[in-house]
Amino acid sequence: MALFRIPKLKNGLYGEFMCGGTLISDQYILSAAHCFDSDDHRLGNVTIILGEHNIEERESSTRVIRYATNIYLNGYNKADQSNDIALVRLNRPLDFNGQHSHLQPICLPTDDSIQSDGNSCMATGWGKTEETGDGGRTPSVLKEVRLPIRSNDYCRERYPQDFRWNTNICAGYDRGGRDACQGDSGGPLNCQLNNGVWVIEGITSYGRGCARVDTPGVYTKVSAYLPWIKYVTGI
Ligand code: 4AZ
Repeated sequence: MALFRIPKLKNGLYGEFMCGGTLISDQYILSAAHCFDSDDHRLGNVTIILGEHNIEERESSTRVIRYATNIYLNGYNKADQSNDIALVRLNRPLDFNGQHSHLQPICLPTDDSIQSDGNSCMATGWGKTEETGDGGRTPSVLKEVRLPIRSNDYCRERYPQDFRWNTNICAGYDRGGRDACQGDSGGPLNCQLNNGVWVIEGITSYGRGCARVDTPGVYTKVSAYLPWIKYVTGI
């Protein structure tokens, strides 16, 4: 996973925590468009951290990318949160044979790997571990949570205004208790295929609160954007 921070404002070694992202090649990070929506969060202001685990400690695996980057959006609509997808291009490719050999990109889904109702996937991030209260702060160590993908009908019922059948998926339990939360945005919802390969099926986008009963989290459906990703990245 990648991690975006705003340097020199407050908190943490490398600045204020902002959003997650996922490496999909030696030069591109997949994240959410809403992460780059405000003036503070323009890419020029953002530090990219790769190979991170504990955000409170200096670790030998951590690589801080400060050189300039480009960002690509694809019709993000703030009003209904649709097309919440961003590609961040590193100016220089990472060296997977050298100083970045401990990093690895995730596979993209193929058109026919689309996850259906009931499949269980993993959301990861440094987001809050509770909506409010003591857990309502950012954990120091990367967390993961297993979540079932829900049917489009269920998702649409829960988010009748915003959920888009073709370009969103939603995941979560009827009983709540497990979810992505604030700060997990931009990070992945990864699913394991029958052949064992993990693919990034979703990008954490939004939700009503966190881990509430009958209130799934909403993710951007990566497979819907494969032609755009190919066009931008050439992969
Ligand atoms: C957020 O604010 C956020 N429960 C992300 C995911 C969810 C809620 C909030 C899903 O970044």
